[in-house]
Amino acid sequence: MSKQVILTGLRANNDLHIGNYFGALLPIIDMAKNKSDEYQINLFVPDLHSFTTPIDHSQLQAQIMHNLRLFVAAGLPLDNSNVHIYRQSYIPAHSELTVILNSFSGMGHMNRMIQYKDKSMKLGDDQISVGLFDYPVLMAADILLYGAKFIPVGDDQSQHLEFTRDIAERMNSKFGELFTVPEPVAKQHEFFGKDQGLRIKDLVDPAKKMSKSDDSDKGIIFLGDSPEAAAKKIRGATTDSFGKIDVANQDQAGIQNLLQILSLTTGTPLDEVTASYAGQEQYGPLKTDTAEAVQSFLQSFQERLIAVDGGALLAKLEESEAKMNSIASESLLRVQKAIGLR
Ligand code: AQP
Repeated sequence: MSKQVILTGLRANNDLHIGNYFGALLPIIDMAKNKSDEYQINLFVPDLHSFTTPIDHSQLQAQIMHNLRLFVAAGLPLDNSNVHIYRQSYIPAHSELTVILNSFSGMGHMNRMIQYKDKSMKLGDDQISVGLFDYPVLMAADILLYGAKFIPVGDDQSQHLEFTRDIAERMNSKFGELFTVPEPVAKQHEFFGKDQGLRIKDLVDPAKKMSKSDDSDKGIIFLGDSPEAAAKKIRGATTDSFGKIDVANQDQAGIQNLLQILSLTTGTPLDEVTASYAGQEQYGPLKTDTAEAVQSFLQSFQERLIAVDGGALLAKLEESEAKMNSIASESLLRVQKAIGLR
């Protein structure tokens, strides 16, 4: 029997930040290291999704290759035949299935997509594209082509996963068993555990999550930031005026964010980190310790990045893309036959 598929993608619209790293990349790499006997692991660069919001296209190719190197520096094993790493646009079935699924996606449903509304609000009218609107359909194709069961989704992507399940179930009931339906959001949370809910907040505005497409980079720690500049961003992080670290205080989002970052970058459990700062009446020591931890995390990550073997990465990409092309083409053909195109 073929293995169940765990799948995740990270857009190449910018350098990745520590939220992407700890919230998305490390959990899937952990699965690739520890669960690849039981599951097939697909980690891909959704390069077609990368320009659903405006980007500098002269940088896209370099950014795609850079992000792939980041995956390896973060520990992705390249010598494992159950782990696949690929670029979405190198597998044309993603685009073709999207065009087909478009005609089975209701405007009413699409109009309710919160991420589309949130992202549109940040753009001028002339920058909101049909591609951004259609993002969930392309994402559905990304998932359904490989029959993926498990897809780590944060709150902002849950609606897209439900949308994918909805298309799959509707097409299955109309045309027979075409697609594997991914597990519902609650099961995804159960499967992926605590990392699923992890959200690193913006350092300047801790009410919102760190986001790589934000205009200003002051609140974001990018993996490519110079370690010293990153430490400076941490020292300048927005906190509050309560004057005492109270971990039960929901209004101390900035402090909680720093504790989280300190825990992740040092590999110390959050409750231990929290216990050692609780009750302190100065925020300076927490900021200094977090700044130092981030600085040394970035130093060692960037050393690993420089050491990535580009030749081995390219060889793995070619191998995975050939394999994924064959799986995806088979899925596409099944759909084409079912709907009467073949
Ligand atoms: N702040 C965050 N904390 C933890 N995890 C995060 N992710 C994103 N932000 C945080 C997770 O990283 C993956 C990246 O997915 P994406 O590239 O498709 O874009 P996204 O989810 O929209 O992430 P960003 O950083 O906010 O990018 P932009 O600004 O480009 O949209 C996902 O698994 C996400 O959950």
